[in-house]
Amino acid sequence: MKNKEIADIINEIATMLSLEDFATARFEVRAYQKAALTVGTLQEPIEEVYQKGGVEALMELPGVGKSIAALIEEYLKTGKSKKYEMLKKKYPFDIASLTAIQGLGAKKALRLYQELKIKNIDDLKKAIEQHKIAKLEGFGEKSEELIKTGLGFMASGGGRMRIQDALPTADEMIKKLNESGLVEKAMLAGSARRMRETVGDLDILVISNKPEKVMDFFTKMSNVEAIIAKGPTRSAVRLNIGLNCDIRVLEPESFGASVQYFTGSKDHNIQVRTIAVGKGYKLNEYGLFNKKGKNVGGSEEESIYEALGMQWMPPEMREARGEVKLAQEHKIPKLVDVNDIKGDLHSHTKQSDGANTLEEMAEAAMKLGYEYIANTDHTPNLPIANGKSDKEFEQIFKKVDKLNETLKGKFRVLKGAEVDILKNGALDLKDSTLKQMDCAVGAVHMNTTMPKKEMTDRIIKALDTGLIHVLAHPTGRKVNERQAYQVDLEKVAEAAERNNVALEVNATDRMDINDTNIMLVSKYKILFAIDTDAHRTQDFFNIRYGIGTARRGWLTKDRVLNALPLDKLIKKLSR
Ligand code: DGT
Ligand code: CA
Ligand code: CA
Repeated sequence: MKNKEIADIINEIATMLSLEDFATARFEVRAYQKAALTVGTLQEPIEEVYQKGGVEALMELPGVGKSIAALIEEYLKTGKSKKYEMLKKKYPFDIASLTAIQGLGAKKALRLYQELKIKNIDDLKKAIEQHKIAKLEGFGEKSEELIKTGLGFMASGGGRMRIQDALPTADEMIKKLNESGLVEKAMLAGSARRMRETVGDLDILVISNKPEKVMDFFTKMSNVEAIIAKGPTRSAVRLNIGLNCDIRVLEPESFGASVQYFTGSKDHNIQVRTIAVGKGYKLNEYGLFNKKGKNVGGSEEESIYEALGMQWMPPEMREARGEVKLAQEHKIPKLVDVNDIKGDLHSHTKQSDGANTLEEMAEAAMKLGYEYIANTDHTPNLPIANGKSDKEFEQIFKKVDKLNETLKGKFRVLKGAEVDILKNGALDLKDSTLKQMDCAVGAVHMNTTMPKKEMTDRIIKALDTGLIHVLAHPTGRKVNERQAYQVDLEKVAEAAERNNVALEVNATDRMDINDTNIMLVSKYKILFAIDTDAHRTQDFFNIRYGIGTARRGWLTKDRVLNALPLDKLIKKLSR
């Protein structure tokens, strides 16, 4: 699948275009950014879209116009893009990696290149060590410090990839293996099965009586960039998305123990093994052995837990956070599932910075079997996201009413906005506008570097208006990219409880709030909204990542606002 590779190139073009000063550059930047998001989040391989329908099919993708479709075609055919190479000549530094650092934008990266010859992260580190950036005009101590923090944060990612960037490829590989005719079963284990927000590598497990053929097939897959190791039953490769992948062919008799072992986490395994030892067993990746050395594990993971007097639990729970004890007490909760979700309460359209119309978004949600979506376009504080004014929202509401009429109760678009929580905690739409909304989603976007108490007070003040239904991405973090702002989330949860505000589990690369924060605030009587923050129809599919995170935070269906059917939701939201 070339989706990520092509999305990265289009994105890099956008970043380089942002340095150009011809009149239409700004619009081009937006167009390329939009297209990159579309390609990067596409469900099917872009090469298949092209093979099936040519340039026309590419142009049907939201945000992909004629010239970008031509660029994709050129890249698929030649492995190159003339436009990209032309820009690269002009900006011959690693702009993608440099601008991925929090606190370092394209313009600053360009100046660092021009004045200090900084071409990549290594050069940047050296310049910081030598304190050269602080001395540059327009940078200063504070700027250098910010870049340094950003670099440190990136390094702490330690080469882990966001699950959103890894899982589509993993799915594709599992599918190909299962369709190869060579395997009885192929499945994903490791952190990806546990839906961790980042993965260090992928782990694939296979049952097959033709292991060597499986190794040949696997190492020749189109996703494979290089072979790291190849053996008769085990191999490791480097994938073209920049991630390693392990594969193991296992015996059917011990598949249960192997799946349990390789799903992890390691800390969970250590706890389970201790229980096994206490009961006179030996447990490892090859099986569950009794005192006579007989493997009693079987081919199912369930039988391993059962033999140890434990209840099976979803992989997302296996992080040694108390789930082992719950399993021994047979008290594993029934976690919320993708099928429980009845709608999405945070979505955008072309009206602000989305790529699809309101009608298209509604139709896509209907196709997923949803009963509703909230239309939550941006507000004036975000001109870069084309935020709408009070007056424009009045028009949008009329449009929503009209659309709902044509839908005749089969589906409902809820009136809303992603309303900015300003620096002083005020909301940037009039109360009279907000009061017309079924679902107002409050969010902090700007001025995020304030001290903890100020930020906490700011958000609480917004919640205390009683005009917000959902607090979007409550900590402002982005996985591998941006740290959370300073905020006392428990105090925010307390205010959310008092005001009947749901906290969002944002399923984009924000993954905000994350699993541990869900656990932290679960003790408050609040609901959670698992939302995709969709900016294009295909984004609704990202719900799986939000669900994964919610399950990692042990959420059950009754804690999820958008697991409510429409009538109950309306009641809950009404003030
Ligand atoms: P990752 O790849 O860093 O995102 O995390 P995992 O959990 O996928 O870890 P990985 O790929 O190193 O190993 C897969 C699983 O194998 C891991 O979750 C648990 C199991 N495992 C690996 N090493 C050990 C070990 O030393 N002891 C035990 N008990 N289990 C291990
Ligand atoms: Ca792994
Ligand atoms: Ca591994």
